[in-house]
Amino acid sequence: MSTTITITGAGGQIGYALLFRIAAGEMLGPGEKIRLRLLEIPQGLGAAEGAALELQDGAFDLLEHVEVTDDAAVGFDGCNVALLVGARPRGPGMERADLLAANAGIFGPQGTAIAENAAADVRVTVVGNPANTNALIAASAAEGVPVERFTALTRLDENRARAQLAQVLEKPVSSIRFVPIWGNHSATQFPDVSHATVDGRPVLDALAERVGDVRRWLDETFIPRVAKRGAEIIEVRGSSSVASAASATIDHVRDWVLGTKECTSAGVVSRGEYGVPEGLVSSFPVNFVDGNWRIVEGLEIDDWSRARIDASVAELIEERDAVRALGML
Ligand code: NAX
Repeated sequence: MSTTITITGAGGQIGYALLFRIAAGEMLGPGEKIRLRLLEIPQGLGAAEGAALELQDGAFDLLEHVEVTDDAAVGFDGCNVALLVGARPRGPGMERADLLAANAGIFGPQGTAIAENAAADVRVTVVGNPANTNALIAASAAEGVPVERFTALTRLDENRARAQLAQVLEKPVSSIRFVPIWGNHSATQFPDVSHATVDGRPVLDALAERVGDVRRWLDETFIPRVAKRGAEIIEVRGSSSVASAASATIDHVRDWVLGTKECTSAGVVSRGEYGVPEGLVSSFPVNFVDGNWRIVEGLEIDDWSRARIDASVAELIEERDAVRALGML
């Protein structure tokens, strides 16, 4: 048996950073054979075909087959794991409604193609932005596929948050636990340290010794740093986050398929948990168990955190309503 993995936008930057790690077994483990389907638009086919040649040259033991296509029916045929990376970027002068419409025109048909062609156990991770709303659009168009099979990537934000805490506390990142992201994968996201621990001790206590006024540090330094890290990478590197985004995608899928006892973050459909309106794809603290995600329930949310979650959820509602107004949801 092998797992068929479809990567859209496979000719792009994140695609290139993903393919070789997946082929090396870093996503599904060293025992799982892999079949790759690289789905591109015609302009991206050359880059994807070039990557396929390099995959061949990698002589990966686990890699059984690579197919490059611009036909979604072929791309999602028999797919068990779909990574929806290709998206329409915001062009100069493009309004938000135009961006949402352009992406709805991509993710709606891809959702339909997944429903019609993918394997019964398909699991979909949306990376392409606006990731949460794109996941909502794809899930809505995928008739017959349980909505729980669609997730949006917010693991990169969580990884960034844990790394920032590790740095300020001068501890290894592995010692930092339970730092969920709430809401949208955007500048309104809320990286939540209220239940976080460092070596089993509350992060809030450890921070108080380092930064003094913790609330102020969270408001003025930590939250903006995490939420705007993508912009910082662009400024310093001259191009957007690629390897870290690919790495987070691998973390997300590995945990989803193989399970984790740790609380992590994912954009998943709300059933009204924590007051997030039903049907929105919002980031929550989740556990992955037996191939399914479960929202971690019962966490105490103080007023300060509530306001931040509500602000990000309000943005998700606006995005959903804008797509609905266009008749695309
Ligand atoms: P690139 O522009 O390098 O690659 C995108 C690729 O997608 C291109 O090869 C393009 O031809 C292809 N594509 C476009 N429309 C397609 C379609 N309909 N079907 C198949 N392929 C299609 O972008 P890259 O740096 O790889 O980023 C990809 C997406 O990830 C962007 O939307 C980006 O904003 C998003 N990101 C999401 C992150 C997250 O944490 N959720 C973080 C990183 C990144 O910003």
